[in-house]
Amino acid sequence: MSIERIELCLLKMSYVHYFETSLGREKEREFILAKVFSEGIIGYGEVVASQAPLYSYETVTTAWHVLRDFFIPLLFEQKLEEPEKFAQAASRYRGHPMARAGLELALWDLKAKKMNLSLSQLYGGIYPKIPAGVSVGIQDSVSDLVHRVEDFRKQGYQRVKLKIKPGWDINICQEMRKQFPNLKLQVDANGAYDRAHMEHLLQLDEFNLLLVEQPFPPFDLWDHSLLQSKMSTDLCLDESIIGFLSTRSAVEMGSCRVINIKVGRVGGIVEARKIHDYCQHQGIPVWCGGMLESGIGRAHNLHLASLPNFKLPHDLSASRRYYAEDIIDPEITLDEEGMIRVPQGPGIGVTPREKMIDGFTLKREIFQPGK
Ligand code: OSB
Ligand code: MG
Repeated sequence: MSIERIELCLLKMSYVHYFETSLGREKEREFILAKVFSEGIIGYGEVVASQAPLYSYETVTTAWHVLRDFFIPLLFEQKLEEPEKFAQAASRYRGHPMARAGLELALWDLKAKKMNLSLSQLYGGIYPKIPAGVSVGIQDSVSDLVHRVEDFRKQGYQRVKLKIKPGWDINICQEMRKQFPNLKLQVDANGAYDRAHMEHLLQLDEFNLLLVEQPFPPFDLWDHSLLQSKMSTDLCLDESIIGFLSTRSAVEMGSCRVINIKVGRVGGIVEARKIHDYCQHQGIPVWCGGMLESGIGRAHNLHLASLPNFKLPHDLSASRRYYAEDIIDPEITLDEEGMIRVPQGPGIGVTPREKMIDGFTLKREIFQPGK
């Protein structure tokens, strides 16, 4: 009973439409798939680091390096197969949460498949389906944005998140409210502001937003707490929340009233559940963020989002929102109510399409114990 082989694949997939945030515009995505093999079963995980260190310092290259040189050797040397034991052992290394999360997710998938349970069942999830939200990037014009939002509404999305930055914020909220007065709406700045913008940001209180996500840079919990004390709209932190300790600091400082959980950003399911449970106890709702994942990462997110304190619509959309064809079967779709079913089969509950994965693969490396 141990892992016989680990495979890393670097994939590149194009988006159906560019995705622009305050950090820049991207047309395609590179990411790593981690596969763990044991007793004829394969567990799959996705490493959400991308080409450039924009959203976080990790990249596909740093993630490959720490997986190859640290996390994979650790797993083989200590014969780790239990995801919790891997998480515990891997905590001796600092940082690199996306790399460690990708491997931990593959171990969770393997474990659930061996137990013939879905990940949601294994985690203690309670929701059979979850509310889908869509994240809409910065567009070339306000009218392009209005058309895109209209289109997503027709597809059934329950809420819309708009990417904002200085100069693309108050104006687009005004236009949105003119066009869609009752839309569930929130905004995300990816840290594009600083404390000189406090008064400017307070204008966002006019638009009945569900929340304002990460106005200030990741390490600036203090300015978030100052803004939250003046702002009636709930602040939500994304980049600032890198694990349980930053969650507790943010909550105790009053830096936000809502938390976005991304399994890659916090370094795995063990840490994500610790944050989830703490927030539940503190009365802080959480929701599941996204990293434009392929179907494999997206399926993992659905299982996580089935836990009880995931209380707001998620950045979880259909496969087609980002990709012409997804690498899983069946693809992820919305129902008539704008909900997504949590897959029910063992593990991630969807089948990776290996031939298609091969087609998107730029590079592959195989690891075995003692080699
Ligand atoms: O800040 O939530 C973010 C995508 C990449 C990096 C950061 C973020 C995002 C998104 C898209 O907003 C979420 C998704 O639909 O996957
Ligand atoms: Mg965000």
